Amino acid sequence: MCMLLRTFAKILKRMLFSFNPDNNFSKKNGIFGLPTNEESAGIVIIPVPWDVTTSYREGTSFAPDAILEASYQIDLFDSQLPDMWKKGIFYQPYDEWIMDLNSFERRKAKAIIDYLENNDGELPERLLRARNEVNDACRQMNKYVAQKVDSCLKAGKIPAVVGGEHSISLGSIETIAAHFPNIGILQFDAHADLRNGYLGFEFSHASVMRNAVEKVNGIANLVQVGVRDLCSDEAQFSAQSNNRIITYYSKLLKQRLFKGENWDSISAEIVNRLPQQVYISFDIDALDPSLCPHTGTPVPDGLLFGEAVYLLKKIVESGRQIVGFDLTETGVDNDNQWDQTVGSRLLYQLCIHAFASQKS
Ligand SMILES: [Mn+2]
Repeated sequence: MCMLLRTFAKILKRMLFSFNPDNNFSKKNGIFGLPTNEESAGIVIIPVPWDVTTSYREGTSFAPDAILEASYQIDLFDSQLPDMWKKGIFYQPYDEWIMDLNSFERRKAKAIIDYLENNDGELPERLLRARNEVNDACRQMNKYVAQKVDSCLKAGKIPAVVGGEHSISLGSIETIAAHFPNIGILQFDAHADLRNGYLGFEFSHASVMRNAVEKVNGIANLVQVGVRDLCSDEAQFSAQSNNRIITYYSKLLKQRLFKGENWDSISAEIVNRLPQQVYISFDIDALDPSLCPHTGTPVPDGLLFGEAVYLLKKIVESGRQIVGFDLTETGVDNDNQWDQTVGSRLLYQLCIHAFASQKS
């Protein structure tokens, strides 16, 4: 049986090398048109269709499917990293129950959010019960992500978790930190996500990094880039962290650029704050909303696509290693497929830079 599997993997690997990257539009192949199977892939994409705690606009649970669909439009050739796709990228299908659990719990969470937005005071008994159930479901989702990331790491592959809302990163970060103690997290985000619980949801998208730095062992530091929408408690939490959290506010980054500094030196400074091994948590709303108009909570004035990719390049140039990453909060544009187009291209850039950062 084992030998059969190995032969099968070899055939697929041969297919990958005989495959023409300039002619990769076939949807019979996997993500980005690559004919990769899980065994021969260097990166495994773990989709998590989850938007239970979304506080503004829902729909990011449909992003993994939309990103996959849009990914076939990508040309694999990259002028700076032309061959990295050869290391193989595999999109692992998600378990159906996680999508079902999401729709079921989303309805409850929505009722809670609607109540809190329109009433003063505590939740009625029925919604308090629902909130406990939502928190339990989020724990289940964290476990689901953690298990998927764990088996990916044990197989010697790089995990790439694709959301869904930003809360899906916690299970991934937990597992990464267990495998790579002293990990640094580079968070691209318009929001700090450092809230101490949000609307009573323990595992809210708005608390994901607070949960990570407070509850997960093995995190050396958290470096945030592009933050421009946060509450005073979050700003204080970051400021009083003894530099364990370093927040690069969007406004200050822009001011430095306006005053004549360049993105090359600023991104080198950001990268220098990170330890040797890096996990990237990319909330797409870090980008300018013209690049992600349907994301859950868009905020004007974000990073340009090229600025974000340049920062990835600086990580690779510094000799640091990207050991895993996630991409969250991509919205779905049903008319022009724009959000998922940008999302899939960003995912591709994350993949090839992660490959380029590996020592072997
Ligand atoms: Mn976020």
